[in-house]
Amino acid sequence: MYYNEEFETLPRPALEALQLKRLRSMLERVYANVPFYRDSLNTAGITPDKIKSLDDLQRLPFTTKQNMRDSYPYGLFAAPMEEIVRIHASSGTTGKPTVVGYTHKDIEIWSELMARSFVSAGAHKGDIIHNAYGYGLFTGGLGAHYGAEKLGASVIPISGGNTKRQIMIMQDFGSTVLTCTPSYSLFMAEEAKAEGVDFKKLKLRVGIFGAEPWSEAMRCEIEEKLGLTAIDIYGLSEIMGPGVAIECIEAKRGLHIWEDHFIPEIINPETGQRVAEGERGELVITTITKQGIPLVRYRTRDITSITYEPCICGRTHARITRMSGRSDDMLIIRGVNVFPSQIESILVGIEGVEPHYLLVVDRNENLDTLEVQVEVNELLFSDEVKVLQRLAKRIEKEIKDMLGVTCSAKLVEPKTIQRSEGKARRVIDNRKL
Ligand code: DLL
Repeated sequence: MYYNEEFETLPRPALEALQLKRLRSMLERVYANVPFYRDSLNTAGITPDKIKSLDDLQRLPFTTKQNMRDSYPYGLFAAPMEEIVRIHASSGTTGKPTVVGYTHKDIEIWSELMARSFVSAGAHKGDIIHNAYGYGLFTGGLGAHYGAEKLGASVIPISGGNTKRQIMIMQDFGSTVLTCTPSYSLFMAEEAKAEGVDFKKLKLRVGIFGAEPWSEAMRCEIEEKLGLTAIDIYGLSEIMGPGVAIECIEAKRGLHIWEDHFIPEIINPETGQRVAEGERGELVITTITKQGIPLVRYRTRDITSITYEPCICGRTHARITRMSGRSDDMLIIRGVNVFPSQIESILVGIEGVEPHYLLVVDRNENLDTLEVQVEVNELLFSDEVKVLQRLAKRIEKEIKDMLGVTCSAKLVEPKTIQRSEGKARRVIDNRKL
């Protein structure tokens, strides 16, 4: 099932021809309208007319989050303010947010790409979409909302928070699709259980989860606890919002990135050079149809790999693998690179352990230390101390064996690690203080 069969299944030569055409016209537009790009292209000694092939994209300079911050709030906009109909922003960890603007056409395209994403996840007209992504400056709520309406589904704009009420509404309104962060979905399941509601008896068929890294093991856990098919959706506000890439329900192997609107590249974050197909690296995206704030070779900091192999669903758009995290979230602990999602995979695979965890990194006499705080289930928590000690040892050993890092596992009482209604906080790195 497709939303826009023609474009979703465009043969690659036609898709690439379209990309080149759109790339060139986008470059002409930013060169004419955005001083930052005119300067950076001039410095690189390249003008839009010199771009003759998709390979030439590599000759263009990257754009970074810092560039966006430096031109706060509207400096990178390529359309006049009279044409901007919506403004979003991402919160970021420090200082000012990153601001993005959309023209009518941008909103139309975003809605279509979200509608495509819904269909790719197995949703359709007639579905009741319970949209628990936050509404506001965050792109999750409104992005999914407009896509759901475009699709012709019924959308419940519940936003995040007030979990008990969410559960009542899902039950009473007969929601069939759930959209929220993966961590919030688990929180909902937990609350439902406490309320005596069996999540599996709800009408939910599909969950479309994203906005934060999660692991394959977490997917199994969610599918098990919520009784639905869990689909991974990716996006970032700088590029558009949710719906830049999504898994297809047919394969659930990699996220199709909508290549008629975005050109993806995977680079080595150190050298900036492209890596081979299938190799991990940082995702760089060039938007080729955006009007409000087009971005040339934007460094997402997200780590993934790409494949152009055909997919059983028939879509011809390349697939990126599940994000292992952001390069700036990668922890280097005594020289070993560790992504929180790797630890998550290990924890979720251990019986008695709940998928709620926090990694606390510190530096003690020049040595990095990692404490893995993880909740155990009620049953186990009331067990003998010896049993708990054995479990802690097992977690420490598995993490050491699989990732090569020494840690101490701290088992904590059920429901003590802070829950999130949006993006979960998984790491506290005290070394930076
Ligand atoms: O999180 C947009 C979004 C909303 C995506 C709803 C999916 C669903 P930002 O707040 O700008 O936008 O954060 C973007 O979140 O660079 C990734 O690091 C991370 N991220 C988003 N989706 C995924 C995912 C929205 N599926 C940042 N897996 C991105 C891993 C993700 N990380």
